[in-house]
Amino acid sequence: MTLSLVTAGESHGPALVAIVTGLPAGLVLERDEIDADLRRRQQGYGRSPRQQIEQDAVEVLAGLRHGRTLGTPLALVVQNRDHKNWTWGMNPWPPEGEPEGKGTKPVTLPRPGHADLAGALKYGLEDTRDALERASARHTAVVVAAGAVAKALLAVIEIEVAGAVHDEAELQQRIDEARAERDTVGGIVEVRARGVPPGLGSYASREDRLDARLAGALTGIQAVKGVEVGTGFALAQLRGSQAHDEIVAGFVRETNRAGGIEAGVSNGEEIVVRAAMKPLPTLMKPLASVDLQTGEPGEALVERSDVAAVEALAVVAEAAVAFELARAAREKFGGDALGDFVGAWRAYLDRIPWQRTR
Ligand code: EPS
Repeated sequence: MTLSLVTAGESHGPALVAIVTGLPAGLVLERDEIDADLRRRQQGYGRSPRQQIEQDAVEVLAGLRHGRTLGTPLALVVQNRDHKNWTWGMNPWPPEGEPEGKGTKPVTLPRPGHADLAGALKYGLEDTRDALERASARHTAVVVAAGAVAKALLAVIEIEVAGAVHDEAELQQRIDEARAERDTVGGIVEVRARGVPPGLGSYASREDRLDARLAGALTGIQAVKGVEVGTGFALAQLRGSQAHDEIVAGFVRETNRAGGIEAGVSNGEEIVVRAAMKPLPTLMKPLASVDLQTGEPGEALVERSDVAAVEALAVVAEAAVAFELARAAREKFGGDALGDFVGAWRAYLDRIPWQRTR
């Protein structure tokens, strides 16, 4: 038994879609909790005026009845309110009538750092909008909706996941300065998961390793270029005697440099992971580029965009980590009905001599 997530949707297309499979039947979902996470994602400082157009709210098309999961695929939708300004430019079908609204002219000057050039070359595109619309971080709205569902499942087995901006003193000032200079900034976020029992993930194969899976989940988010588990890169400078977390009575640790994962398996301590986000690639003061049509040098595409999205990343990273932990928990505890899943978790905790401390 495992969880899976498939998403679809372009930034200015009609809507974003997520399908989650592998949920047990009987899980209670609260619409307000999902919508609260969608709002949190939209609230960060430094976003584009797009966030005033969107008022993200989840719609459920399948897999839920009277607020309880059916154990069948759960289909979630978040509408793009901005689509009304792109009905010609982003029409799924050949549009009728004269071009009007946004997205009517082909984009041929790829932005360094965005998907434009790689997408155009890979898929043979003449208009890089065909790439950038899907590569847009708008897509993270449905990742957050799916993450809220995963958090509801984890809450049943007493696991809590929380993301926050990591040590970004004067973030607003950095953003204001960058905006004034028509530039962008990135940042670092941290996600912590409390209550994760030992034994999620496995050292058996690369695909099973929880650290590899969390790193994949985080680098799967737009603009993430680095991931650290626990003390991460700094561990490389320490001696073994300083680096490892000694085991004390109750099979717990007084330090947590490993970030709650050893050999690809959760060890019962808090899981701590960080993700580094590059500065966003749409610059109001554009970088050099080359026109895909003419081969002539030019300046990269300039269009409405964010100065920073690091606060949004904290919410998206929380969702991505929650989903991956929920997937690992489904693999470990299984069950078609929620009670089976919870029963297997309880039986496992009864078997192992681990004292939850955090
Ligand atoms: C994005 C560009 C901006 C962001 C968008 C991601 O969109 P627009 O071009 O419509 O202003 O606001 O993120 C969202 C819309 C969102 O909801 O997070 C990009 O190029 O990746």
